[in-house]
Amino acid sequence: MEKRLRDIAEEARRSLDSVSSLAELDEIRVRFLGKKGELTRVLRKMGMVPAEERPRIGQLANEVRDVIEKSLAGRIEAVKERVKEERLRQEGIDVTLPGLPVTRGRKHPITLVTEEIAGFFLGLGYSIAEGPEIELDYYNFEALNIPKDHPARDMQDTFFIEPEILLRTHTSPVQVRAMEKATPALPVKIIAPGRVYRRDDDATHSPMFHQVEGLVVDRHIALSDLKGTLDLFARKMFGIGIHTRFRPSYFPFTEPSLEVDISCVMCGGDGCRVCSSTGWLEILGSGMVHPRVLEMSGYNSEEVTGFAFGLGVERIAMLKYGIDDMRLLFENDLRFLQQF
Ligand code: 2U9
Repeated sequence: MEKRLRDIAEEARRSLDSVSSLAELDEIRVRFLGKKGELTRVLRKMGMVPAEERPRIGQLANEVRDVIEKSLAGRIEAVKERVKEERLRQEGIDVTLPGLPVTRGRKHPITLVTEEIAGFFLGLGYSIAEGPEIELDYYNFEALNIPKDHPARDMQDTFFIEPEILLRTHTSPVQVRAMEKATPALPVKIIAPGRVYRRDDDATHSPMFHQVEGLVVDRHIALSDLKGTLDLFARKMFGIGIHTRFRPSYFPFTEPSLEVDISCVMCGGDGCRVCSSTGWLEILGSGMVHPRVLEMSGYNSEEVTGFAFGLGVERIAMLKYGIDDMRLLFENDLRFLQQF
């Protein structure tokens, strides 16, 4: 019996040496330690061992079982470790490999035009001002001389969030906030680029679009400053050869108000489909800041004057690049965007 136990230990050792998978190890466990395994079968015959021998044989059997269990555990660990290493080797990322080529992106035409406009005004000494897209009724309307019953506030035009909170319909509230902050310091010379929201949606109107507005407030600002600035701007954006035309208009926040046209970029003024045979294209709204607007933001309208202007970036981009449907600017079709 003793010999059989030693043989089992030896057999188990040899079997364990040659296995390489967890399945094989389990087979060995069953073969030697299982209910019908080699060791169990020997132990069942303990009754045949003379009583005085039993403690020694019993101890030997325990030792053999311990040795097999320990070797098994050791091998299981070793095999698991090897499997893990193999998987890591296969899944491993070679950080020295060159990356996959990615085609260089480009700026959206709205970004290009906004940056070109901003670049022009930065060159004239303006600063860029920003403000919230979710605005108070006061800054979007009240402080711009648009009273409570003005049709511009109508639900048809404005996205209201609460009775006094809305999505800004223009970037003018940014300039109001800037004046409030600056007063009584002078000059205020800023542009306010950004997203604005109106309840409009067709080929030439989008519920979200981009504006750049400008504001200059100082002593002795005259209509001639407005005209000189915007004429230079138009020729910078559309070419030195274009002409400008200033037409009287009406905005609640400017008095007098002027609309600015350029000679048609398509036909040069002869008349075509783009300019509806007029020879002119409207690009800007502008005017001298209404004295009431200056007063509400803390300036003395007897001492200071100002001019302001506003433009729709989508409209400028469409004219500049000959885009005939504004929706192209919002669809993110790469075939369109890659042309810029
Ligand atoms: C303050 C005072 C006056 C900004 C102005 C316009 C005229 C204008 C339109 C152009 C096309 C809006 O995007 S559009 O639909 N804008 O015609 N905007 S004067 O006047 C201001 C702004 C701020 C404190």
